[in-house]
Amino acid sequence: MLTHTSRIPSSSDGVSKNIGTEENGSFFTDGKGRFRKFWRKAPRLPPRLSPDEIAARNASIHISDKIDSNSEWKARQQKVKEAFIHAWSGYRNYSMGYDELMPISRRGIDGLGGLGATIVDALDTAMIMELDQVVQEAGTWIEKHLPERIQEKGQVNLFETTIRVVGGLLSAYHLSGGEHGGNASTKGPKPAVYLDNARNLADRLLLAFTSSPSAIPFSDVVLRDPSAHAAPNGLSSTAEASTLQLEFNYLSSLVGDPKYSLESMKVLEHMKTLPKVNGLVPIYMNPHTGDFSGENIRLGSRGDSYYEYLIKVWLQNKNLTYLQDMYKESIKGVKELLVRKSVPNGLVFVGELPSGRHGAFSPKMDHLVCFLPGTLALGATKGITKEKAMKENLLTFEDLENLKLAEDLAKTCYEIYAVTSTGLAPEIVYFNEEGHNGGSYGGGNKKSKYVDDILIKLADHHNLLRPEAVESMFILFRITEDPKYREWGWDIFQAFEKHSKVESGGYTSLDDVTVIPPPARDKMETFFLGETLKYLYLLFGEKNALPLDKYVFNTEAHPFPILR
Ligand code: DMJ
Repeated sequence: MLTHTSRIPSSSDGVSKNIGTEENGSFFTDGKGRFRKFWRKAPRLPPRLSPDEIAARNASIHISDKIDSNSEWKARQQKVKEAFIHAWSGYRNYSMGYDELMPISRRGIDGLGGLGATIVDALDTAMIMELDQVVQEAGTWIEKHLPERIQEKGQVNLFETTIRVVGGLLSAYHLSGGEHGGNASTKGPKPAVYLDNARNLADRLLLAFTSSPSAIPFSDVVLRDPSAHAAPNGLSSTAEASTLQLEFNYLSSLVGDPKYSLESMKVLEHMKTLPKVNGLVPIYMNPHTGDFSGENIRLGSRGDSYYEYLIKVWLQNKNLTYLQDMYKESIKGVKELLVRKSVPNGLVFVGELPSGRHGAFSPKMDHLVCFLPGTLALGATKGITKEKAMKENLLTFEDLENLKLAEDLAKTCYEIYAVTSTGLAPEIVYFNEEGHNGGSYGGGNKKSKYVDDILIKLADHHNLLRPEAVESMFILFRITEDPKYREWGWDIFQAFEKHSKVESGGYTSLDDVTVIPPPARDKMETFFLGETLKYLYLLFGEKNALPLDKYVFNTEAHPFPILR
């Protein structure tokens, strides 16, 4: 039976503030490459209350509409928890120890190098959902098998392994009370097991930085050698090289060794010095020279989380002001060069410049770009509600403009789901800039107002259970408190339930979201448990759980406390 006794940090319980002791100061470099150290004091913890106790305290004598609607969202949150249990059961029954589940053929596959990626990616979601049995199963596997896997496995991708495995281990360490020196609130092994594995793995991953002749790390590491090398085309993705710093900074602060932070921050310090196009960057880098390679500019694959980490690494350490400057400049560039409106109905979208600033504009938008509404909202209010930020006069004109863009783009991200027969988004859409859709590129939902605005090419009809749209809905709900984001998230969740759920366990990627029934692709990506279901659960839950001004979520949805 799945039980739940633990709880997640909220803005009122002090856990989020207890982010370190004098033994584990945090380490960063500033923009000039200087090494800085921030000692943190262990604060006193207020008494802990269970969610039920808090609810009882706040309960009024009269049952209001608000309580009714809260209980409705609680029920929906419970549905997400059940979906997670279903996903985990499929994985555990048919593929325990493999990276991913193939839910139709009921077996496992090692698509990420064989470190049991689903287990580690899913673990903190199970902690947040208070699913002790899953925590126990995942934690026990990590304790028994991960050390050997780290020592013996072959090639892994630096970025994927950092965001999913190192990131998952670090947030599990935090959520299981590691910084308080004990197993405070969850089942499973001692928190130190998670930190030791993260460190052991990061020691090998560090070779990607140290063996590269430039500040840009190689993309691949061979764990058992250990050694590192460039990808077959000799290049590193810009997003991959610049999406490692939250994890390595947090690890350095936890273990009291600056080397992880120092190596990873060299990347951003170097990127600061490179020429850009209105703050925008090409999607490839050459680790041999440290320069950008080619001119292709986009916020979709290989470009996306560069922009996300500029602001998130600054939120993690506000002394790094050069990152906020780079972020602001890049968003200005997005608005000047990439944002347009579709015809006939004016959906705001972010396109691409495949041949650089002087080449043609492409109205193509990957689903991956749907991270941007959330990032823009976070960058505008720094995680507090819009109402509070307005009251305290904290928002500049630029912040308000970015928040408006975030809301417009979140609507577009919702409509690319609603335009299909299944209610699930395709991997890539194009926006109509000229007039008629031409019929053959429709998503299949004739009721959608946007059938002519959104074009879907045959090669892009698939859905990989990706999180970006619901991630932005979660962040925008927290910041604007507008209930429409919950409703949109609920629509998307129901579509996953209807079309992606596999009876025998797990959820599957789909080959074509425009037809019913949609053909299955037979793969459950780790981020469905690590991100998609976590963001939906948080979207429907208590507004003060893992508050966005006290936690920064890495690009794989693993929450790290913000260091002060
Ligand atoms: C995840 O691994 C991360 O969110 C990454 O930044 C982008 N791709 C997937 C999810 O779509």
